[in-house]
Amino acid sequence: MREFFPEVKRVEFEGRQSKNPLAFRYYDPGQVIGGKTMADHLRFSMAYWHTMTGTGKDMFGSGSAERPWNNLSDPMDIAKARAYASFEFMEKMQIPFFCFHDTDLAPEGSSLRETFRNVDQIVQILKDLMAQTGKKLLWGTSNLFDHPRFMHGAATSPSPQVFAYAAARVKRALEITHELGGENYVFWGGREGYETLLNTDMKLELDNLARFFHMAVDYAKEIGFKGQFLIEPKPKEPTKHQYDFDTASVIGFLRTYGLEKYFKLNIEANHATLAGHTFQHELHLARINGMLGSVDANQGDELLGWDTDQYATNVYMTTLAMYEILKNGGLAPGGLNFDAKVRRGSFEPVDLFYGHIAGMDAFALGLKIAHRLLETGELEQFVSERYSGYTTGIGLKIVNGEVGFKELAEYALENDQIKLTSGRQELLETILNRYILES
Ligand code: XLS
Ligand code: CA
Ligand code: CA
Repeated sequence: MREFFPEVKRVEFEGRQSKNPLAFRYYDPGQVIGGKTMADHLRFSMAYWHTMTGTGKDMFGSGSAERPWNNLSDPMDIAKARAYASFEFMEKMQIPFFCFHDTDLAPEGSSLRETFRNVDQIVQILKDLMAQTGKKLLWGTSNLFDHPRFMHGAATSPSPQVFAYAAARVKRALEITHELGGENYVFWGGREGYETLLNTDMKLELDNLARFFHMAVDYAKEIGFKGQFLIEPKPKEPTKHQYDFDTASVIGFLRTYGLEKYFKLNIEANHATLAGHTFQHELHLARINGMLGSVDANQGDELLGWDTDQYATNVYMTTLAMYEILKNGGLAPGGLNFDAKVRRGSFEPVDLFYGHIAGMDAFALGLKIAHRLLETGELEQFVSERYSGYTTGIGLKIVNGEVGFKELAEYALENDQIKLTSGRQELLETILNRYILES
């Protein structure tokens, strides 16, 4: 079979002393940490769109990426070659999962029927390759934002024809995801949002979005798809105001429309930053609501106000992310999906390897540090001590619902000389740095 990345052999773990740029220094898939292998903790996934289909195109210029599978003239031949290349890449990178949009796999046809036929051909190739290699589908999704027909949204479009078209696409994407044994199905709200309220019926759009999700849940039941549904929040881009703004608004939306039993969240680091939150905040809030399902593992640039989708290299961030993920009891059936792209200037195929190595090592190291933090419990102990007032006396009565304003006012009148303790933020940050720097 044609080899697409002849310059790279399988990327292996060589340990932290290694200077080999095509080796892992921290990611050792079989290493057991807290009773589970690193591979099982991290469940890394390749994003088909950035890694295989992306070209490096941006607002100011055409594609710059050299991708050996693109040197063919027929778009379907390119799509087929790309499928083989993606499995060679996952094999060489030791990445067990992948994720895709329907349109990443094959070009859109001139009719919906032709689009389905194109995608089906590639799905059959993927199915064979999955059987041969044991690679798995973390999640599938449908791209309901690229084509001009989605200019006003998909499920939130003012046009019921677009709503129906989007339903047909999601129906098919669910069938494909099911056929390939996908463990989750993601909805990222593409153009589900608005530019101005001057032309928008927000109430109808939100109601329709919920109707669309209920239809997806019903259809999944009908075909026996048992995967986890996920919503991926993002506050802006492409629309000025995306309906799935952040974790808090998605949870509110799901509860309003009786969807909370069927959905969890897919949290992306860069989207958290765009919403003015830390990655840890979004993970934490989803976790304490029992809704942390999966992660798009990337990072943004703090100086830029848009979605740069960079490979995560910030160990401080990956440590705190893995801290939340460990406290969540892991992510399965979710995983860490590299929704990340190499910079436009990193145009050679080998750069795809450097990008993934950077991200995989940063999360592997974060996992090790977070595990030690939880093992010693230094941070957790501080927090439980800080709130220990709620485990006895008047605090316990508050928690147990045994007192109201009357009783609390009586208590306060007798206890108005209040003593507080320090929050010790700087000390805690020093402790965290100690764990990071000693690793
Ligand atoms: C875009 C999103 C998108 C989703 C999948 O910003 O990150 O790539 O993850 O549709
Ligand atoms: Ca994403
Ligand atoms: Ca993104």
